[in-house]
Amino acid sequence: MFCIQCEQTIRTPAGNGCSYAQGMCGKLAATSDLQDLLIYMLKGVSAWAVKARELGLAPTEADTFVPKAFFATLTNVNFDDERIIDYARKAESLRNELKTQSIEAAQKAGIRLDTLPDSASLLLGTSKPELLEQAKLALPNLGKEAIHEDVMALRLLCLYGLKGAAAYIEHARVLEQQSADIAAEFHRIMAFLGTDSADADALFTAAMDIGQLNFKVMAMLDEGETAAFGHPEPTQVNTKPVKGKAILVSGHDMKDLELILQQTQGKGINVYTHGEMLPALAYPELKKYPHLVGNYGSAWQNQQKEFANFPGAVVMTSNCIIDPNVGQYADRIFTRSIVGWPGVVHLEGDDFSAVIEKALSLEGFQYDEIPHEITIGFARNALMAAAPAVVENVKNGSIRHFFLVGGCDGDKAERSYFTDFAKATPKDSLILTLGCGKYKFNKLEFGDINGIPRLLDIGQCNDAYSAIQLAIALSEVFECDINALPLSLVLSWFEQKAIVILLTLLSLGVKNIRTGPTPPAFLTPNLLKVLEDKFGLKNTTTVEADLNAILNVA
Ligand code: FSO
Ligand code: SF4
Repeated sequence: MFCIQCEQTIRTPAGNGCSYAQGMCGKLAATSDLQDLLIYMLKGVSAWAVKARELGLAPTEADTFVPKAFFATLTNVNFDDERIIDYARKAESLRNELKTQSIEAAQKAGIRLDTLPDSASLLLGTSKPELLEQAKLALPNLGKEAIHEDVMALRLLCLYGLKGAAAYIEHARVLEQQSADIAAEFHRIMAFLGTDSADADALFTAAMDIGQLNFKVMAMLDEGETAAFGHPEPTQVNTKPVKGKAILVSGHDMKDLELILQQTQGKGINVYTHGEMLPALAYPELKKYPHLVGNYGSAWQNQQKEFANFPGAVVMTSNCIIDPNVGQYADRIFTRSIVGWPGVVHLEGDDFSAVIEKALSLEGFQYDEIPHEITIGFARNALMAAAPAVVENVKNGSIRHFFLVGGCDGDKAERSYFTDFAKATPKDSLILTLGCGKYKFNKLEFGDINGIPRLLDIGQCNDAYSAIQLAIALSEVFECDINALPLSLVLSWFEQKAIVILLTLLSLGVKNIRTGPTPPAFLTPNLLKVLEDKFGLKNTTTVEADLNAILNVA
């Protein structure tokens, strides 16, 4: 196996990356290899989807399937070999269909098709050992000895960035948002990656194209979420348990949460959000359900303890899942969509009765805990509503600086940087936050500035879109470039959604972003230097040094 896609990857002086029997996330070598083979096959589907489009065909099934199956290979998403193999076989049959249709269409039109990479024609073996043998072709660092390390780093940056965009494409699709233009651009880049290009400039351009693509995807997802559930509004959320039977919904997929809320009405079950589902509590069409009682627990990395202590059923709608056997709750956790863990019940379709039955069979919370409320719901609309007051306070000197502190959470001790950073921000500054990284400080008290809460929770990681909209609006009011605003981004990263959000920000020209706790291990010192020179991208150092640097510069 070779996997280096997330922040917790194994780093050794001899070489970085998870490359032995198992990754740090628990992914076994066979699973990792099968995921590589799946990605290889998906590149082949995309190559034919590009051809099909050129020939006037509409590869709509590939438009849906490729991003969805690609999502299954993100960190902490799917550990189930059989499901990965099913995706690979589906990719093969879809690719073969597209190939046949494209060849026919080309013959009719008298067009000669150029040769496509091997992934466009590989026939999968019938047994798992055969597939594992074929997976050797698909290792992401295949032939690394002969490839310049910066080229390899750029390939991985593109691969992991596009993976993040694929996840958001699938999140948008669930909310009935799809775009043929976005799909075409996605396949174009995926097919390009399938060519194993060694052209550093072309790869760098592709990385920026992925960022631009993802900006459109986040806009589409924002449209899907607000059309389905209304605009988030500032909302007080209880973070303590309430007496009664219980279901906990984690991950990002709010459509699943809505289905669960509908199907649990009148059943005496309380529904809680966990991790990245917290922002759902601010959407009018979700918060209207009285049995959506609050948020339980914190970010994904604490789930083994939090799910173990939760006396009800748990639904994992998307990333990030970790081994449920450790906390002995594998018999009461359910996976959805692209998520998978061997032996855990996977639910397809809209029927959650298995979850409801499980919740009813469990004891639930025996008593109410004293409520602790936090405020959420400052996405695009609420931020824009607050913008005039914010502008006024900037003009009269009450607000000196804006910080966007957020991203992914994780369990490394160094991540306390983000708690300390938020705590150390000056009292005349606002802190915008998003992603599960917010749990590092979202239960702390930050007070307000003339009635404006100092801590503004924008939402999920993809709601970076709202933060960008606010920055654009402020730059228009103050008639300056985004980079001239008193705004600093301090982002925690963990997995590939964060990589693509970073690429989005860079492709929009946002400069001087700080990321931590460590630089991606797949980037080389040269490439990090290029990113620093071009975009002012820096790694976090110490809270004191970073804050001094930021505030002196501003
Ligand atoms: Fe967190 Fe996991 Fe949203 Fe990520 S739950 S780490 S960036 O998948 O998706 O912030
Ligand atoms: Fe290692 Fe991260 Fe890959 Fe898991 S996802 S194998 S921890 S690099």
